[in-house]
Amino acid sequence: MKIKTAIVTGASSGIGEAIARKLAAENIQVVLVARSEDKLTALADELNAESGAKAIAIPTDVSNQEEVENMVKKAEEAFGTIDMYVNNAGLMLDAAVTKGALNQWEQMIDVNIKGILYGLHQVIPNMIEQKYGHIINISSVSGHEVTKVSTVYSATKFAVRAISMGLEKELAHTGVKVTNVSPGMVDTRLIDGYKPNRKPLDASDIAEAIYYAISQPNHVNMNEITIRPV
Ligand code: NJP
Repeated sequence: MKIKTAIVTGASSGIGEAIARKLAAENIQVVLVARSEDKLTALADELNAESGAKAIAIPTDVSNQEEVENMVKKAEEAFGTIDMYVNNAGLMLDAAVTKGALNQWEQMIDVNIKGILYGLHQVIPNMIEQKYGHIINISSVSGHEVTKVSTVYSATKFAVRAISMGLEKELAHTGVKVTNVSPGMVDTRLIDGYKPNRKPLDASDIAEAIYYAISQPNHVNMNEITIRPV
């Protein structure tokens, strides 16, 4: 089976935008999800003009369960079944516990953890029923390691990896695959203000790795990908 339709969250910039571009270039229909309607619409227009695949924009705050539910319903109305769900929307804010930025911790927990669970809750039942689908969860190398400034962000990304690990076991024998992706530094607005000690990856590097994972034969489930710059 081949992926025909994908929902990509956080598609208005950075890694999500690169994933949407790659999938559309490979003739996969894409549902573009984020809060910035203008950016999503401009990207959908561009992809519809340039690629053979159809793209639609559905502005959504992934930390709002009702909005996620409505978004998936609209996506299914537009494209029928959803084969792939890319949980990419995420925030990296002030994360040291000693800095006490409670509001920013709440936002990271709501978007990076709850946002992922709301999407999974919405698409997995249909994927199980159709015996086919691919979940991509974007964690981080911060989901493997913790620094003194990454505590809360890392906690959310460890949680993403835990969700991927549990889900892979829950979905064994269903035909639905799960891939957890842990990027190192990638050149997006997320790292504005950081001084990388290596040249960051391009967002397209992550998109290529994801396309490799979804291009494997049906019996192969590529569960974990970690990508760092050289
Ligand atoms: O960042 P950025 P990246 N509801 O800021 C969206 C992980 N990662 O591409 O809503 C819906 O360009 C936001 O859209 P908008 C990282 O943790 C990165 O680098 O319009 N969408 C935008 O499209 C994250 O999980 C690096 O503002 C919401 C997107 O999320 C993923 O990669 C390293 C939203 C963020 O795009 C993509 O981040 C690493 C909401 N409530 C992991 N809130 C790295 N760049 O170095 C935000 O290890 N968005």
